[in-house]
Amino acid sequence: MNRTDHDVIVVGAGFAGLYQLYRLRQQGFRVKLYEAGAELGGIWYWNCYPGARVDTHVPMYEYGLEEIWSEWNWSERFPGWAELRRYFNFVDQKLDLRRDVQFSTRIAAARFDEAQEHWRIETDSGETVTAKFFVPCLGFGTKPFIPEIKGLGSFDGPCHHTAQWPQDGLSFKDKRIAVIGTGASGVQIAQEAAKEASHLTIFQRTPCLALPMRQQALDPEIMAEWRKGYRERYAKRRNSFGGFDFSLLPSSPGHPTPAERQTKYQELWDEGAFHFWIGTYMDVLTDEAVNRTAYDFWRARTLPRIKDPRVAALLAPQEPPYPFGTKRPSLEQGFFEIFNQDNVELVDLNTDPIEAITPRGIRTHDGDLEFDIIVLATGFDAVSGGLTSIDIRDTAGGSLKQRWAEGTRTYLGIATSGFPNLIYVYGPQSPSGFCNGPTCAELQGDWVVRFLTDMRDRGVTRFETTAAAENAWGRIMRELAGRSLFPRANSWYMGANIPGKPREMLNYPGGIAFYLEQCDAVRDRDYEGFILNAAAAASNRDGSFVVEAMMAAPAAAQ
Ligand code: NA7
Repeated sequence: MNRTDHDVIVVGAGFAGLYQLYRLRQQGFRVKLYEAGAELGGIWYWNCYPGARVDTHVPMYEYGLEEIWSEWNWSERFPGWAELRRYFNFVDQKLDLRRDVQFSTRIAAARFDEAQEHWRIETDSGETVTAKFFVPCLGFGTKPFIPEIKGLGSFDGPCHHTAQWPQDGLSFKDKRIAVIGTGASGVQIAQEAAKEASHLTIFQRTPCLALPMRQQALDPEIMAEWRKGYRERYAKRRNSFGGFDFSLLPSSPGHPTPAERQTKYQELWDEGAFHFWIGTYMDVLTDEAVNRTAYDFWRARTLPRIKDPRVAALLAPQEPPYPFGTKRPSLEQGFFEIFNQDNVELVDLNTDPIEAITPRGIRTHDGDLEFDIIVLATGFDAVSGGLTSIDIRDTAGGSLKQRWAEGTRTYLGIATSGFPNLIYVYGPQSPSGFCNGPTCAELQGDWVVRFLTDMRDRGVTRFETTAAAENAWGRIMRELAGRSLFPRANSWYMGANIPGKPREMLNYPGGIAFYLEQCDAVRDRDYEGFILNAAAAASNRDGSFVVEAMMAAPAAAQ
């Protein structure tokens, strides 16, 4: 007898997981969602450090569900973590989500039971549950990365990773603060610490080519006006590169002219948000000489904001530290000006590396520095780290972590061979880090919901992708990445921020629009690349057509 507790187990109560819960339930599935945090919100539960805020503008950073957006008012164009949590509670009130969520429960292991054709899933408290389909929705920043630094545990004061910040907060007032790392989290927390700390020391290894956020206060009147255009703005996401209401602009030899380019750069700069990054001409991200014009534009506007020439040369060096935009350029609000304050200092880790953490602070090559609080803004084992930290076993007993030890293998960025009935959302080799979370949660999420519904309605009790389909998808990833400058940076996009992690493009770099075309083509061809009920011959279902389709549309894929 086939006894299964749930139709679907979803993991993660962020945008993607909650969307799955809502939509799968609508389709009549019995769904249970497990969440490691004590509340809704995904990364907004964990990332509650001072200054934590989203750097995707609303209304792109929210659900495009009319029953939600028609009644919700934001107070800022880029909301902070506390408001985002309130938003999740509002979503819960409207969609009645919580009743199927089990909080404070981490999924530890999962194994497919061949005889029962279901997943047997273990929680960290020893509970075992079963489900037909297993749908982890872990986001790209689930597994914090803490570098191995000598003496790390020996510090006498509070020392926290930004994504493991105390839920009841930690005051910086009149404290000596160290911030290690200058990605999005480092920039945001440094901006806040600079306001209150008696002294703030920022340890930089690579400069962050941050862009002006251009925050805007919102009120119900502005929101009412904005809402008139929401449907149109949401519709644009589907045809964009990054899931926004704007997209990369076409470019071709001789177009735009240098003068047109400068005019456009200025417009994009003035818009704020990510316009200057993924609303720019396509060739900025594919042609090194062109890229340099964007870097020089950025530098020309950044340098005058920093008074000390030594600091300016470190934050905005003459030669780009990497092609502009190939590491995520976080949005800032006065970040460069904090270095003009007497209480803020920049340490260049390239010339003055950290040697150890000591009970009283940090020892660098140049000497001992004392601190009250150490902040590790050192990022994540991004995109794939969440999945590989669960002990998910394939049908032969091998773990997903082992399978991906030499490189990630997926089909469409949602499935892996040997792991039947497992679909992950916002995972590696999907648009993930190149697409904003709520957009991906809905657009990729809708595809997944339709897929699972089709499987159920057709009586498919076991689906699995093939090694050939993974190979085809891997070729697409390499082909697309090779056309861009992204592989040139040591970024988390490339897995290059984690020692020992294979260097590979982890995020589908063709844009969400093109990605969805690929996924829809797979569906139109009766889910080619998936073996359904182990009945179809693998030979004609290997998914290689998607490669041909990709080669036929190089312009769109650039
Ligand atoms: P990021 O963007 O990965 O930034 C991590 C930062 O930490 C970055 O500046 C790193 O320098 C630095 N880092 C990492 N390891 C070390 C060591 N060992 N020593 C010194 N400095 C180190 O993570 P964030 O949390 O800021 O942002 C992640 C994403 O979340 C972000 O893109 C948004 O999408 C939200 P590096 O550049 O590697 O030299």
